[in-house]
Amino acid sequence: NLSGAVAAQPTTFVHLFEWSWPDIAHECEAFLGPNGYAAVQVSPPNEHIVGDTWWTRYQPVSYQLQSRGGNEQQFKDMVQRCKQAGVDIYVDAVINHMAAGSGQGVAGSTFSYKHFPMYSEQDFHSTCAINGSDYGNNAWRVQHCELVGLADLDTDSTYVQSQLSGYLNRLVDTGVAGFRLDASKHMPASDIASVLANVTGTPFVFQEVIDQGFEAVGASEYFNNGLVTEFKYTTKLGETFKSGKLAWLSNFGEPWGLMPSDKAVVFIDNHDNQRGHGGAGNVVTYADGRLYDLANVFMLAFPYGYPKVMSSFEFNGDTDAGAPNVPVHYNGQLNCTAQQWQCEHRNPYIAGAVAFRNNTVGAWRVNNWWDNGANQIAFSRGSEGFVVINRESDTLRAALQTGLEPGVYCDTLTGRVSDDRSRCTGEQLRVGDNGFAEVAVAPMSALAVHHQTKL
Ligand code: LM2
Ligand code: CA
Repeated sequence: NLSGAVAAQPTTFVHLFEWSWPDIAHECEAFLGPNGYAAVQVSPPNEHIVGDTWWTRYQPVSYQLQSRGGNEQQFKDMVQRCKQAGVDIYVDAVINHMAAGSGQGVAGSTFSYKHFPMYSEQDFHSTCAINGSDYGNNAWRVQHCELVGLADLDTDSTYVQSQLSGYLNRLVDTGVAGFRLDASKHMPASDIASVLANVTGTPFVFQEVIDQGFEAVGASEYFNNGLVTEFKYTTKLGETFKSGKLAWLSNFGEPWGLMPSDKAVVFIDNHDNQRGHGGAGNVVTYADGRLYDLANVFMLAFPYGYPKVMSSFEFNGDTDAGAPNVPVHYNGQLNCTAQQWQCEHRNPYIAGAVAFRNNTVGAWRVNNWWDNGANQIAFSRGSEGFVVINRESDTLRAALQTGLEPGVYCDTLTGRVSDDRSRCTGEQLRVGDNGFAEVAVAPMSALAVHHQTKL
């Protein structure tokens, strides 16, 4: 019976993009809970337009809990079963706009432009389109005009605000623990504050604001409402891993112009930028193979922000393509394969690094930074953990200070410790009396040990 991955304290969440509610419930029990994931970001649960592309989910038709993810009963069952497994649910709340054009929703509601079951013309801003140049110089238009033709709600109106807080409250009542507020940059921060003021309890909130700098609407405007997505993290880390030097990363975070760590939701890629949507940059994705695992190991080992692990599906270059038709869990089978669900969150390096983060929260600092001036790095987290990343084609061999107590440790990226702590299923690291270890890490590989993996 091998364990060792269970969280001491949760620190990481995962976006199970386009997973159904039954699949998510199953995954909470089978993998996320036991492996210390704190929460799941789920795709929008409300009624959306009919269609096969993934992005139909971002065109709301009503706030009924009926969507491609499943029905209301399945949604509630998922929330309860995940909670039982120690995993929170964060709902992706699409509240800036309603669907474009006219048509039908997946629960049978019909709509026409600015006419929905609970809204009519007066509940929307007067029609104008956001132009590319508005992002740099016209905050008013970014927030009051239409994003890609989506009918823009008058989020300043008390009626609209009551509909939105009513929707969020119904979700809180089912046990939902938090929200991703979609397209937050397109709503004044004060409108979001008014909506949240009428939401019961204190749900976790993070706002999607794409701010790479030089924006008319800045990420910091939203700090009073909760956390904010830090897209500069994604871009800068992606560039560094793809074409820079990992040696640069010793002071990654605020010194690089990033927002305060306690405000930042960070990620290597997201559902938009991995497929060139949402003003994508040069990001690292599952398609980059081992490089992606190494970037995630860095994100999870480094003390900055609240990390989100992306869990994707293969889209074969079709950036509109919907998810595989097959469930993730089917007939006792797990459909995580190259052509289907990617299940990045199950990669041993990524899941192992979640365990590392969970077990090093007590030492929220970087010590003993070492690099070779290029793409081999190592650092410790106080005396709680030590990580080595080798993004080069040569084996990394060095005697490095680990900051750890002497002993033999089990690498959490490749192995697990047996309950009696006598055995390790993966690589081992021997730390000597002076805290130094002779490290040997293969090309495009990493190693991470923490105090709970001491044999
Ligand atoms: C988001 N965050 O602020 C989401 O992360 C992003 O995925 C959403 O866009 C966007 N905001 C709106 O919620 C996606 C997708 C778009 C898609 C929209 C609406 O990236 O391509 O737009 O959802 O479904 C699609 C078409 C677009 C069309 C629009 C309206 O791609 O060409 O515009 O629908 O019919 C005329
Ligand atoms: Ca708006």
